[in-house]
Amino acid sequence: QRRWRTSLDFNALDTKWRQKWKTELPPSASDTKPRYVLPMFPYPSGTLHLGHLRVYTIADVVARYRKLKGDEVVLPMGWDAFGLPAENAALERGIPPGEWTTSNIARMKEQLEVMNGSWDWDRELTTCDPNFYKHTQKLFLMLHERGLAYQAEAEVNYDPIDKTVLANEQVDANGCSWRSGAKVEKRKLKQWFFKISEFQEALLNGLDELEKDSAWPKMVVSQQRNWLGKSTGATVKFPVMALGHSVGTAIEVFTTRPDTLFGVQYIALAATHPTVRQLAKADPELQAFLDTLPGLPADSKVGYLLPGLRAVNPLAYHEETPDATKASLPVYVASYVLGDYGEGAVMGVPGHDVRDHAFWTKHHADEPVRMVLAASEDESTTVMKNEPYIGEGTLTEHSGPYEGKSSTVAGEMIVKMLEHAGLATPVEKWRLRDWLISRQRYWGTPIPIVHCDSCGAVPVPDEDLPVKLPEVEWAGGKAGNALETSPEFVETTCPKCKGSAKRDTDTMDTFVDSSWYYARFADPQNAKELLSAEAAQALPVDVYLGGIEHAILHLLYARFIYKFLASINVLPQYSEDRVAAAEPFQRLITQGMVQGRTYSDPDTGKFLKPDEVDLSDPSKPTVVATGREANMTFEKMSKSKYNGVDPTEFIARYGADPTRAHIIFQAPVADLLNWDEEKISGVTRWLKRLHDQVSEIGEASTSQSVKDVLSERHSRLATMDKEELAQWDADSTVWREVQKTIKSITGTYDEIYYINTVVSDLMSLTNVMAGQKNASPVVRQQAAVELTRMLAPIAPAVAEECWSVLCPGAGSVFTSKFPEMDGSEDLVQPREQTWTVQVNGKQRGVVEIAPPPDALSDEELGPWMTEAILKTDLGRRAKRKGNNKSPQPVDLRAAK
Ligand code: ANZ
Ligand code: ZN
Repeated sequence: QRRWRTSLDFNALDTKWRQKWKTELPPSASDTKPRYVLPMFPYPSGTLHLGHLRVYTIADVVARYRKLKGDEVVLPMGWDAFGLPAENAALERGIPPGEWTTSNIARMKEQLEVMNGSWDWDRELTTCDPNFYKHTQKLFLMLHERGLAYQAEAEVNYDPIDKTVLANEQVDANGCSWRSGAKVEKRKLKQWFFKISEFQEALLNGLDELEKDSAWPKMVVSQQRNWLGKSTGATVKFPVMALGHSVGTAIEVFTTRPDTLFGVQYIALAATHPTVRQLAKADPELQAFLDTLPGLPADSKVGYLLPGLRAVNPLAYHEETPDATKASLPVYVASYVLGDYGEGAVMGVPGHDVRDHAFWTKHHADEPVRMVLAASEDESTTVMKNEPYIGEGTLTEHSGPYEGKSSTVAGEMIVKMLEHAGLATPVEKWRLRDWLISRQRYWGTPIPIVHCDSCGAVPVPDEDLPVKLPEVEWAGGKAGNALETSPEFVETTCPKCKGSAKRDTDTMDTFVDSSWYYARFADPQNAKELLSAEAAQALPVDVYLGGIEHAILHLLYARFIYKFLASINVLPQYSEDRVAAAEPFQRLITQGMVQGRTYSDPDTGKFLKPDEVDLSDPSKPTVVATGREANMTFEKMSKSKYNGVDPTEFIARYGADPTRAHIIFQAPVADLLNWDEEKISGVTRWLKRLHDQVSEIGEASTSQSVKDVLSERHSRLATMDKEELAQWDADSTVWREVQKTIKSITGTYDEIYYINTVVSDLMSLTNVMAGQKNASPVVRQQAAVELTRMLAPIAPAVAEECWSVLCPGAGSVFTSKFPEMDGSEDLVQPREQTWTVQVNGKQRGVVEIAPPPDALSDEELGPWMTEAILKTDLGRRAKRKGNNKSPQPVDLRAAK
């Protein structure tokens, strides 16, 4: 009966240590830049889900590890609290969005507490708090002052029944309003934009650094690059012949492939193209067609042939151009042509572009597709093809005088020639659009602009910030922008001329809030400025953690605003020439999704509710209604699949530390995590065993260094008796494992993506220690001390409890240091190993030799073993019998 076998109550430990951390852990401090660890802040939807718990656990593990490594650590938490769901909830329940949000935050904050997170609650911020959005408004004005916030017309979704503008999320797949069911219209309204394009070069160049050493995932870097979409090409003029209407003399298109110009077979215009708008006035059929476009899928190949309009290939004027290229071209309105890209017009090349090919073969099924270039010179080019050839290559005879030239050369020559004739201009194009930040919604940061009939758009003066959201009656509330219908908000005086004026009633996209919140965390209480120059030194974020769903927009906007702040010296650590290098997130860690165990009916495919599936035999779940075996899969957790797991309930059942260890252990950070509740028993048992061992060991004496003790004994190895040798072997085995574990775990914690192996390494160490009860007290004690410190980032309460047993009175384990290797590796090499020796295929006996040095390569190992064995008695005998040949006890197979 071992008295130290305790039954560990994890929940009691959590509570005990969380209480102590609050009162007894001084905030870390250092002179250098703090280590800034930041998980993406949550939207306060009401409850934390397991995906949250996963990323917050990883972030907390990283932060606690850095703290143990001696860094000052910043690990803040806040709330991305503006946005549509709160407004929808308000409309549905008649309670103010702020109230809904505040109660959600309270609930989620509790959840964040029980996970044993070491959050800097002092830095907590909420984006819907006027103390925060005052500065979001200031940020807007700083952009406005420099011409980087401007108003322009843009298309919005308009609900004709509710008479309001809708967010994209409020329009369903059929293009109807979520509330009224009305068919949504596109309307042009004046909207606010941020001129992100001003920073496009810097945003592109900054990616080079982020790509190095995989500081950011490769995938994310390339998605950012594609979104910026820098391409070079040309605008080309196609003269038009119009019968019966005046539509100008030419249509301009943007193309990145002037080398395909001989293959143009039609022109396609966007619905918003000026020519189309003009023609639609006199053509009801065209107008009717345009009305069907909103809500069509992006890849739709719907088109409308404009009657009486033909275009001419600019190459038609060249004598040597083949007749086919000289023929006039039909002009379409096509749904796949974007109104706000390039010229809003495309030269259709069915032979060499996928979308053009699909469009052409739909509308001209039995006309040939013209191929004007091929992969290689001698490839035959049949005219009719089922697939376009989209690569670059060599131009064929269908490209007339350019036959035999490469795409690059021909493209340049063609543009140059047309440029001379005034028919083309070379251009650089970016896919990136300026950022439309206006939202016609209530629950967002009000735009701090006043519209005055005589002065125009006037910025609200700093001293009048924040422009606060008005109180609004929500009971029986109607859809739309409650700001517009609030006279107390709208009616105001002009800051310039003091005449009567109206406030802008748009609010900002919530991505504006999240584009700078990480900077505010450095100085969250500053009432005067976004952040002080001094506080800015805490930036950039060292490790940013979050989901891959933010790979594009959020990160791009945050990078833009960071560069902007750097460019106006709000972040003084970046000199003017380093704006491109100013990046807010040094490392980006993207975590994988958490999936839940999901049961479905094999006959109907329907997801089964918990009471519809019989789990009495866990290996064979059955459908209660039919008795048939249910299908079991892992899928993204969602209410409709009845596969969700509540983190708080889970923690209440198993304890925070086992839950954390389970999350970390189950999968590498970036991988999918299939949530399997039963598997937690493994880590729970391990933590108990570990705690049992520590309890058995008791208080550790720290007066001796293990290395000194081992070193002294090592010098006496030759004179030791059997018993002493046995203890030496146990000691060296344990200490060797401790050193090995320190080495591998330190690397893993630094690297982050594979911290799952920290748990398995610590499990191995625990097992080795348990298997070496012979080891001397000092070694066992120090091994337990090091194990406890290595465990602390993952299971902080269990580690504190162990620490209090091992080092009573030494304070928190987090005021100690993460272990470092003590240079004893050579000392604790295994003394001898037993090998079975074969000579010429026959087993000849057993030898004891020290193990080969780790540094030996596989090729070196054989000769080294031969040498070593020859030095043993058995080896010498074998050599003597060996016909006096050179020593040949070859074919040595080791077997322990
Ligand atoms: C003819 C052509 C032939 C094209 C070919 C491509 C391949 P990136 O590279 O993304 O910038 N395009 C131009 N304006 C467009 C618009 N408003 N809406 C939809 N597509 C548009 O794309 C440039 C290419 O996209 C252009 O080059 C044009 O098609 C098309 F074998 O011109 B290309
Ligand atoms: Zn005025």
